[in-house]
Amino acid sequence: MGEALIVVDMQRDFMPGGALPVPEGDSIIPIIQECIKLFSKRGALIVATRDWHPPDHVSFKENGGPWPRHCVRNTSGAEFVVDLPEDAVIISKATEPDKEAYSGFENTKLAEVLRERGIKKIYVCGVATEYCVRATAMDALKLGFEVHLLTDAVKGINPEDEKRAMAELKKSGAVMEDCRSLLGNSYG
Ligand code: VGL
Ligand code: ZN
Repeated sequence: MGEALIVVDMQRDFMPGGALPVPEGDSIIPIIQECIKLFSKRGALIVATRDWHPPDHVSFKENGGPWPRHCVRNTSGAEFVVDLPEDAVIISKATEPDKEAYSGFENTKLAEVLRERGIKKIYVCGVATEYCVRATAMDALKLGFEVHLLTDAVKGINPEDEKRAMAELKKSGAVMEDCRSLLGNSYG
């Protein structure tokens, strides 16, 4: 039925103990795992984006950027912390040394992949709400996709910024939805 679940940047470095931790980022792992199961069963495409930086990336402090070094490609910090089905599509972003990319659509094949499969409706979850989740969902809206934000399966770095990002997304046309309702009584 033309839908996709987009799991944004659920990687070790964004979890507590990682290089750029999202506070309590790990608390959404179980619900995302359940969502992956549910959407797979529904025949949805599962997409996982990942921050996949070269070691000399411009977003790192040592190169003048705002962030500590994180999610360097092929390192343990860049590994996924959720289990993905074999047929999941993995989208690597911010792979060029001199370009930041918060959105999963920026310089990737994501829009093409979704269009090829006739997908019109996407559900977004993951981290961080006010950075990569926000940018990915905003781009999806601009590209004409129907966007649902899974509000209980995202986590932000800063609560105020997260709130603002969610309000902006809602105003821009995203549907606010919680996984718990989608999952029904089977999930506590
Ligand atoms: C992200 C900061 C730097 C994110 C990525 O995934 O939200 N945030 N790189
Ligand atoms: Zn990054």
